[in-house]
Amino acid sequence: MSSQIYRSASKAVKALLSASKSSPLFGEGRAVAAAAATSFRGKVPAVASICERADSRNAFRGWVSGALVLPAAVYMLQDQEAHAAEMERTFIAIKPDGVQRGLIAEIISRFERKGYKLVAIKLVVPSKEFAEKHYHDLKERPFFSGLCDFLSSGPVLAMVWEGEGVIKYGRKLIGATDPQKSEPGTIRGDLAVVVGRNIIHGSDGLETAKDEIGLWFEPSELVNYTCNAEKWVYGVN
Ligand code: DAT
Ligand code: MG
Repeated sequence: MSSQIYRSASKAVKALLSASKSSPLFGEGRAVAAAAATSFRGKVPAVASICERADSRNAFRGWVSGALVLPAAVYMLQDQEAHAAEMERTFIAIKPDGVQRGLIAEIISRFERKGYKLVAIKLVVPSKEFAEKHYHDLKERPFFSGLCDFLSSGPVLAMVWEGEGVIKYGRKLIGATDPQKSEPGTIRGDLAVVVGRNIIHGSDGLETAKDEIGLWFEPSELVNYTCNAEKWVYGVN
């Protein structure tokens, strides 16, 4: 789980800080790197290896490992730790019309470019029974059977995206249910025309997101990892 990585990161931050305090010039990269490496125990090797690499280049030793790399690494790790608790996940699916129209890359890129993190993805053809489970809250609606026929008519790209506010903002990226009412700039506004072929599904709340992720994915299919870009996507000044 990512919290474990953040705990490791936190330990390393503390090790880095104490190593840097005991080092008068804050420039002895080797001691600091050793402290960090011990604390990470191989789980998050990036900072330790950066320090070691910097240390091996004598010309840059004082500058790169001490003055530049270390404070930046400490700063970023602290940011990540502070942020870990605020992450949420949502279920996003590209329906058979979006897949058949070749819109997978276009849609994924909008979530990616925003700064959200993909943590699960698979292409499946759901059965009608499965589609009925997914849309169970709409079973009284006149279009329910047709909707479930449609969802089970071909491949669906099922995904889980993670990020701060991703449930609500994911719905903003998607746009209104009826593409005639979706704003330009949204996925449905730009890429769809009618409500029956609105190309994408997104969870509409915290509970729904939890239920839908549980319906479409096994826990083992959700990948916990730290994305390098996160330290640039998140931060408080
Ligand atoms: P959303 O997909 O924006 O969450 P929803 O949950 O109300 O919207 O409905 C699920 C899907 O059902 C929607 O994406 C398209 C279809 N649908 C909704 N309203 C419809 C209608 N009036 N006629 C036909 N299909 C409809
Ligand atoms: Mg809905």
